[in-house]
Amino acid sequence: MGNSQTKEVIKYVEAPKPPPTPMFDKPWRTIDWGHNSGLLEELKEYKPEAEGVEHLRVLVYGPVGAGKSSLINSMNTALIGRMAIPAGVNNTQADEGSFTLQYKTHRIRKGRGSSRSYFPIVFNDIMGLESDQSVGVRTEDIKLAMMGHVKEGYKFNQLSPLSPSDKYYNPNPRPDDKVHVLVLLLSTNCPETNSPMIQKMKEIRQAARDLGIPQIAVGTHIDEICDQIEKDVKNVYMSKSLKKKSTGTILSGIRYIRCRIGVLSIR
Ligand SMILES: Nc1nc2c(ncn2[C@@H]2O[C@H](COP(=O)(O)OP(=O)(O)OP(=O)(O)O)[C@@H](O)[C@H]2O)c(=O)[nH]1
Ligand SMILES: [Mg+2]
Repeated sequence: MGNSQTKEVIKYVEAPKPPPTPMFDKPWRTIDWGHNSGLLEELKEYKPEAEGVEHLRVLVYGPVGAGKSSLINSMNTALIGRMAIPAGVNNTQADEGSFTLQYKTHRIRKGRGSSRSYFPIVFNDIMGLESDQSVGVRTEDIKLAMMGHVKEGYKFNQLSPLSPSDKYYNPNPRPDDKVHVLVLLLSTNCPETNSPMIQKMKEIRQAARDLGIPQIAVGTHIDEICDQIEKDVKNVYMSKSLKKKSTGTILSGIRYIRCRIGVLSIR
């Protein structure tokens, strides 16, 4: 009798389950992490083919705080160049709308020393998008920027778009003034799901499509949603939480980067 009771107790004691691992055994998207130096050399030597185009102009847009200015600064580190004036990054916790207020082109100087040659790719930083109609950069202004009508230094007016009578309106854009690649940045930590914001992004994407501008969407702040990515960004496509966060949302299918404090991890 005593013996059979002991047996029963042993039968029902289960070993505690190990905690679920934060990572998959295999990446859910394959990525080649090598050949960076080859890419860098290719980029240094790259020459746009179109007539009158000295450099490719990349316009980075997205919601406030997504990391647009940080990405532009981090490209500097990634390309091992030098940027005359870094893009201003919002390093406060304050939620006071977009930190970037002006239209600004960032060029990256090749190498160090007295060389005045620049990478054949420039980045344009702009004010962030907000869901409210009367706040943040206006979609009309992003369209004007894509067409090359916005002059350097224009301070965005949240209440009205740049008018052709404004001194910052460029009536005759050269091929170099136009945007050649449009990059949408979204924070993985707080993807925008509200419809006014989605509507704004849709309008911009459609305008870019009609202008024949290629588009890329990139997710930032990935380190904030997964400790393993924080430890090593190469874990990005192994992370269960990132996969869960992006599946079935606006983030699905996009590329991810981590850019923070001047460090860019990108492929
Ligand atoms: N953890 C983390 N922080 C990031 C990342 N990218 C940007 N940040 C931080 O997010 C904050 C906002 O970054 P900004 O580059 O100013 O963002 P922005 O899109 O230019 O914002 P606005 O100009 O205000 O529209 C800064 O504190 C950055 O350091 C990232 O990939 N990971
Ligand atoms: Mg900014």
